[in-house]
Amino acid sequence: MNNLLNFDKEIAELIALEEEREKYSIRLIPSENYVSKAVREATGSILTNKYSEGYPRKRYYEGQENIDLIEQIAIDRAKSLFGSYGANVQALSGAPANLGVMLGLLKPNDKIMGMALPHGGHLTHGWKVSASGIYYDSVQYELNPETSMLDYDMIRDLALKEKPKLIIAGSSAYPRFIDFAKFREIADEVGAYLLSDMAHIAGLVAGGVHPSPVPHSHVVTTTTHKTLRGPRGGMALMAKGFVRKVNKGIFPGLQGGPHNHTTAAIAVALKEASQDSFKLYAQQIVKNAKVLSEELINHGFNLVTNGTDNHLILIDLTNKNISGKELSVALNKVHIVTNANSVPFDKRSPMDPSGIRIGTPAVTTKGMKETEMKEIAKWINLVSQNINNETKLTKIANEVKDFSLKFNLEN
Ligand code: DSN
Repeated sequence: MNNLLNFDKEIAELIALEEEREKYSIRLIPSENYVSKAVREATGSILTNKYSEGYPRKRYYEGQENIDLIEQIAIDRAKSLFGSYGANVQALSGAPANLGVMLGLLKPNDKIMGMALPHGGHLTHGWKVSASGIYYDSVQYELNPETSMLDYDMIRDLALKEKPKLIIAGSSAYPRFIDFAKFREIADEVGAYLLSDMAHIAGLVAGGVHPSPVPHSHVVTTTTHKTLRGPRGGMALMAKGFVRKVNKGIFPGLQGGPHNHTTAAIAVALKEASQDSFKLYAQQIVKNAKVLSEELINHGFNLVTNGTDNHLILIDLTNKNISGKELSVALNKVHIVTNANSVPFDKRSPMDPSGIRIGTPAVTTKGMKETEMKEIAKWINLVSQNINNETKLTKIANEVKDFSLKFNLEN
């Protein structure tokens, strides 16, 4: 980045420092990853120079001969990878994708029903402080208090009582499979649309290790940068009869011109995700998560639902007498990067909750396997036992740095 270094040393140096941090850290935030150099090249390309309001072959500005082809390739690859009837690759991220779909399918104040944020749902699934909870009449389903699992009878009862126009399946902190077919049955029974948000699991769905929401949903949304390992962006996949409505919701309903450099990078990421090597990657994410959760249980940690089916683990620290914030801050000091997270039915505040959320997409991209998961569990345990022991934390930090730097990203 010589041009940047020459013109703006301050920013160039901070980017270099972040690159170093990402190299020597063990990055366990389950929504983060490392993209390939090919994805980065497309993201950093001159496509950022072009405005393209509209959709391929129906634009408001001229000069779209290359952009139309790029966007159409991204659309076709999304449809082919996930088996959907239609695809929109313009949503700027997951939150705009969800809001764009709502704008396309609903009227203001229509009733929507999604999973409560403290139970693992997402802000944009109707939580009151987000546009989805402000402009729509939102009711929220919760997890079963005994099992902390989705309880389809409870969800059905709430749907029958509330009669929402839209039901949202999907979460950002749920470690188990989601039964999208069951959600569709419930949606059909009450005459609701089913929107499945697969942001966290899109890469697992592409890799065939999580059941796909696509055959069961009217619309599926996703970000493109989590397990799918693309640039920061969003997509919507539509069933027959929903393409025009959703396209209209995203543009002109919510957004202006798409980010063409991101669209190109999404196309590249979708090509990567259709390779056999990506299937192995998705399988290894889940294998790693399962070993990491078993090891944590062996170290005396309580996991929400006692394990995982996917890439994500939610640790309930109540029995350890430390808070999620305390542990995540201490782990960051040793370069193990996680996030504090509420656990279902949490009695603590969201700013200092009872849990931490971890996941294996990024470490798996780095090439770490089952053996490394055992080391990571050991360090998480050691840090939890030495939370105020700066000497011990410094020693662990050095070990983590050396360990992580041994795993070089291939591309
Ligand atoms: N911020 C994302 C996550 O970490 O899960 C959700 O949008």
